[in-house]
Amino acid sequence: MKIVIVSGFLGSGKTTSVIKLGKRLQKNGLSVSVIVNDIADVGVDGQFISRKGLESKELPKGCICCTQKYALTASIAMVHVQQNPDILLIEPSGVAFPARIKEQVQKLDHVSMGPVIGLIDGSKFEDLMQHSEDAITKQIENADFVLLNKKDMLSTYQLSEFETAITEINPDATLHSLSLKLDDGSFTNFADSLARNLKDDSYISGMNTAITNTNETSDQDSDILDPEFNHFNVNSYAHSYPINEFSDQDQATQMALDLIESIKKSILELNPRFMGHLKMILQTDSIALKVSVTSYRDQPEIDSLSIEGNEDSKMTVFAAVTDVARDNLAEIIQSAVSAELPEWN
Ligand SMILES: Nc1nc2c(ncn2[C@@H]2O[C@H](COP(=O)(O)OP(=O)(O)OP(=O)(O)O)[C@@H](O)[C@H]2O)c(=O)[nH]1
Ligand SMILES: [Mg+2]
Repeated sequence: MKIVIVSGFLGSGKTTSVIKLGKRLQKNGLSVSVIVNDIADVGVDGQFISRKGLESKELPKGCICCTQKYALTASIAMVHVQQNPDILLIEPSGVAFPARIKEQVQKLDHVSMGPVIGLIDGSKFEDLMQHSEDAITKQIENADFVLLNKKDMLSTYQLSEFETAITEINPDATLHSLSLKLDDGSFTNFADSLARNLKDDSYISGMNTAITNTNETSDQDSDILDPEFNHFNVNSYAHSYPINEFSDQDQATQMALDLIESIKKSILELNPRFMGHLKMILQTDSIALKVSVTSYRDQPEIDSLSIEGNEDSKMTVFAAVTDVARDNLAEIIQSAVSAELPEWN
């Protein structure tokens, strides 16, 4: 079983990549499982990935590079015993440093380490460098492949400026600029070439020294073992709510959009330049959808999901953003839900 880490700041496109990459690896004859980590108490992405047809295990309640590192090793061992896929894709939380995860993986038997893929959200690159330069730099340094994503939101000038900055930070990584949304074939080509490399182990020689030198990373990164330490100053809150059936898809979609807009508006009042991820997944017997906002600039994105039937009707609302206290996030989400869904008053 070989492990591929798909990392990157909140909302950069990790889950979108994991789904596309997982399916592409399967097309190339590799069996795939997924472990997905969220810092809040309840996860969203595990449900989403499973609904998109990949075997997935969710690890919420903290970051797998520090507070949840033992839960990670236990989960990897369980996937190995129960499924033993060719490839295990790991999506860490958006605040994780992949070098720490790689260190844990290297202590395990029967598991080998594949490449680290680091997503950078081009639409937030400047804001993030201003806000958390050290942490973003470390995420880039920790990657073997950097995917500069959301190219559809960038001018040609910005694209070339960001490519230069990323290459300066990590000249050893292979950089691909692409848009997971436009799907122009760049990601498929990347995934197919990765599948070939994973089959013949050729990526190993290209592994980045910032990752392979574990002693160096231990010394440099020992601070992030402290659960209170938070390089991006991100706090999070998530909660699941049982819900009643909606009259139709339009009514559910409108409610979900209104809810996310209302949460976004309240967060903007506390931090007009917030970055992170507000997301919700809503599922009933006849409706399933996900809504997402990743920064103060974003309009909500809606994704319809396959309906599986016989589901508990529920909605999970998740917020992880910069520079807003957890209590504020909890209050904002609870009052927005009460306003949109009167049964929660
Ligand atoms: N415009 C645009 N949006 C994108 C692109 N790729 C992903 N997105 C959107 O960005 C949002 C976040 O994507 P996710 O894949 O959920 O990001 P993530 O990194 O898994 O987020 P967290 O797990 O919460 O940290 C979703 O609404 C995606 O549809 C892209 O290339 N362009
Ligand atoms: Mg995700």
